[in-house]
Amino acid sequence: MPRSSFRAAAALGLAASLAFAFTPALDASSAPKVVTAADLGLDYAPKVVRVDAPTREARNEVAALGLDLTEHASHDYVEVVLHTAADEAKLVDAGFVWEVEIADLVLDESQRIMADRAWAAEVGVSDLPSGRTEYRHLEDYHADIDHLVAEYPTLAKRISIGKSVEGLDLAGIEIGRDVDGPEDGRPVFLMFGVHHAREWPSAEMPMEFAFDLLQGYTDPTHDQHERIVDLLDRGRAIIVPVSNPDGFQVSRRFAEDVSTSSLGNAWKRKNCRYVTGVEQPSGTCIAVYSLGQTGVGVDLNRNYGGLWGGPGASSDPTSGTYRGDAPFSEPETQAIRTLISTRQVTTLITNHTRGHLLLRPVGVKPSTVGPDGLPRGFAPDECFTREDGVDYGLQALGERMTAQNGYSNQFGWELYDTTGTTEDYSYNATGGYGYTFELMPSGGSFHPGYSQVVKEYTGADIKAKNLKAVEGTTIGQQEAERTTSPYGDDCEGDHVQHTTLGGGLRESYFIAFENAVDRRTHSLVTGIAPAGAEITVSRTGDFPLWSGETMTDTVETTMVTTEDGVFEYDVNPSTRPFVASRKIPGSKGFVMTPGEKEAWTVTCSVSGETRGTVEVVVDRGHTIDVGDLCA
Ligand code: 0X9
Ligand code: ZN
Repeated sequence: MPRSSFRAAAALGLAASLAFAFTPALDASSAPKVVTAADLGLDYAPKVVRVDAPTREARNEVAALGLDLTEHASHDYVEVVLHTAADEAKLVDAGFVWEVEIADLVLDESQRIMADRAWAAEVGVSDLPSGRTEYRHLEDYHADIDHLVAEYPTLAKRISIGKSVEGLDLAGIEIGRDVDGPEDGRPVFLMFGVHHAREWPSAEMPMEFAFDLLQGYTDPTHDQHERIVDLLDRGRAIIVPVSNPDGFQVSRRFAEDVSTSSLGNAWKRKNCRYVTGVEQPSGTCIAVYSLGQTGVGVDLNRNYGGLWGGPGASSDPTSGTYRGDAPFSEPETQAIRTLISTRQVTTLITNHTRGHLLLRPVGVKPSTVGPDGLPRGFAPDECFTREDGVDYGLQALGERMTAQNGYSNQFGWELYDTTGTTEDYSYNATGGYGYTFELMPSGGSFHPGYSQVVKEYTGADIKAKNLKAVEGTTIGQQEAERTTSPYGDDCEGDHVQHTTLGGGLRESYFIAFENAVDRRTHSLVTGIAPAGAEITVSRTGDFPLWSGETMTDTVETTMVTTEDGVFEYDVNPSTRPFVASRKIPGSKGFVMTPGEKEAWTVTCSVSGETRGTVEVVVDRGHTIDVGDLCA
């Protein structure tokens, strides 16, 4: 990776003028020291344990105890954070046995802080695009976004998608050629981080990708220069690094202050909701939050509308997976819903930690009977054979991404069931491909030493291993694959050869962005319109909640034509995936249940006056021409 202007400046000792990219100076009172739970006067040391659970049923049973699961689980165990003696008693009473992984999270965190500071002092500038050496605070994210926008004004703009429960800005960065120009029909690659407060690397990684894109576009010596110019010409990236700013602040700030008894709050997961529907003054959460109050908040990753209220989400407000009072009850998930409903997001990644996993829909085991009395089935786009005969479904794209970092490419439900998660909602509602990355190695902290962030992003930890990979390895031949696809190893189409292997997380992100702009995996609406015409595509449909009730959802997006003549609008398929078909487990893998097609309503208006409207059905990989709609 070439030296960025940021990194070069740091190396020249100009860090002061670019302080936003680096760690704030430490004062003497925050000097790191080893602290244990006992030092803080705690009777019970919060810990991480590995609970024996050899079946999915057993893992779902652990989840149903309302304990704080880490998502790190495998075929025979599930990992849990025990915050209090009462948590431990729940496990004992239910008859589970476990091994202790981290005996004292307070001690573990204080050691991490010390090690990180020593490492930062030693390396000075890291190999990340920003050169950072320490986890960002919330202010650092905002400052980085502002400085990137100042540095690259034609390519980047700050967006605010809404506000948190405590009124903090849900800030993001939108990146693309001529970013301030009107929406011009290009598709969006969308990434989130930190839905869960304690999962700090999940915000670092997408933020670094923003640096990479911007440096790469402008610097001809950047290793991905041409590729990035192409991507930012054909699409836009939107990155919202911190989706849960209230919770993140609690987690990040407390972890810094080892002199208080609040260090354990570094493991806060949920948002800062106390009372539904009430906006809380800024700082409320951090002021009243203290060890043992882990029950506060809604799990944002159970609050989305996709099958809200189903398995793997709790109705108990003290549970780690509390789903909230209603779907989208939280301003954070509402804001994300609005974003996804008003842009054509063709590929989405929501980042979490930890476990070296790439998870794809669906969230509950396909044989699980849903509210309509039918098994939920598999994602209809699990396999998708393009017109050129090549498979480019969710599984294949996942394999291309995981070939970069050796992660396991698998279904969300293979760990345990979840409902109300980000990509289950977004894929259901829009048909845009959606994945959850569980970053960072399994075991250890949610935010391990920062050097690990660097290695995972750049691929330094995987390169040596992958160099051994045989040239010409094809999809379907990876060791890391753990999925139990209903299609066996093969989808109908031919496999793509990996063009890259072992490129690290950044390469996975590039592959996802490439999918977002690849017209063979979404749809296209074309037509004729004068310059300045507004082309709107919209679709309203219902999606099911687990109760059997439905929720009405509208996607409506608009582009403005820039030139007289032909326009091209990159959109998701008009029919939503689970309406288009259901792939239900049967004796021979699966049975297809084709559904009715849905249409986009396409409207042209000029100077506020509607000139024409047409209903069009367009499938994935297809183009529909609406002709002279504005005539
Ligand atoms: O449980 C979660 O919300 C996620 N794991 S975490 O440890 N980061 O909390 C994973 C959800 C995975 N399932 C789907 N997205 N379907
Ligand atoms: Zn998470």
